[in-house]
Amino acid sequence: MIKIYRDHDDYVLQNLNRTIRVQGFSLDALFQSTDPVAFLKHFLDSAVFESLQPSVVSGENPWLPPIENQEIWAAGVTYMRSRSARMEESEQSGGDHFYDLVYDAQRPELFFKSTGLRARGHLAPVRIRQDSAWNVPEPELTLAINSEGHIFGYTIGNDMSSRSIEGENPLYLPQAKIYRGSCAIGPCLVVGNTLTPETKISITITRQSKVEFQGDTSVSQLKRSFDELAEYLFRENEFPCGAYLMTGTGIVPDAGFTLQSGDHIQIQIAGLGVLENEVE
Ligand code: DO4
Ligand code: MG
Repeated sequence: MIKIYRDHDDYVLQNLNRTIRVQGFSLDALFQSTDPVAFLKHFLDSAVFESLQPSVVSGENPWLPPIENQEIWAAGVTYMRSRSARMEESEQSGGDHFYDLVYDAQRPELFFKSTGLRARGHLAPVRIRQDSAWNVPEPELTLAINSEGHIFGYTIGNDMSSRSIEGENPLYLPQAKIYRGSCAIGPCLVVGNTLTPETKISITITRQSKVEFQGDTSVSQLKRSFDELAEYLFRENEFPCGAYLMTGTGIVPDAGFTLQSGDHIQIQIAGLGVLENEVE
């Protein structure tokens, strides 16, 4: 298993034995490789590197999102909890039936979320929209998919969302989902790790040092397979530099909860680390 961290000076790679800062590494090249694991091994064999203390990736350092020219897409209503929460929020507008339908439909809901330039990394601020009254983070296991459509790695994603805007009308989804500071991924890209159905996804939201919300789920609660989601994303589409795909949220706070400026969001996925962001 190799973890790839990105910062202003380039890339830091970590495996069981060593933590190194490498020169000449490119995520685009990794995502364009037909065999990313072999690509990484080959790169490491000839890499010019500087050895670092393992503690540099302890979680206290900010990291840029592990992305170059990949697009970030997201799947929706892939967990029962997302289906029921969305049906509740859109009942008044009459939009609830669509969430019910898509949960059971053969074709998944997939939507564009962010480019690399707009994404935020570990310890960077995320935002809530000023014209939105009801806002939540969405902790999502995120797939790294190479340009041929094969999943080769994972990271943690936060699909920040406006529930009031999406609830008003499902056609407002792009405005509820895509705005400045609405997407965070990181802290690193993990390659060569296998996730099991038991893999736990959890979130803690802290407000003024007090835990305001905590929730967890596991990959076993995801209704669709990773391969199915990746196949639909690449069907009739092309991603010359590969793509990230958020797999949907299985954790939605109850209706009384909305994010506030200053809230601290911590998303943990076993084997992938912790992604932390403060709400600006
Ligand atoms: O249907 C709207 C978006 C759903 C979503 O983002 C999720 O289920 O995670
Ligand atoms: Mg989502």
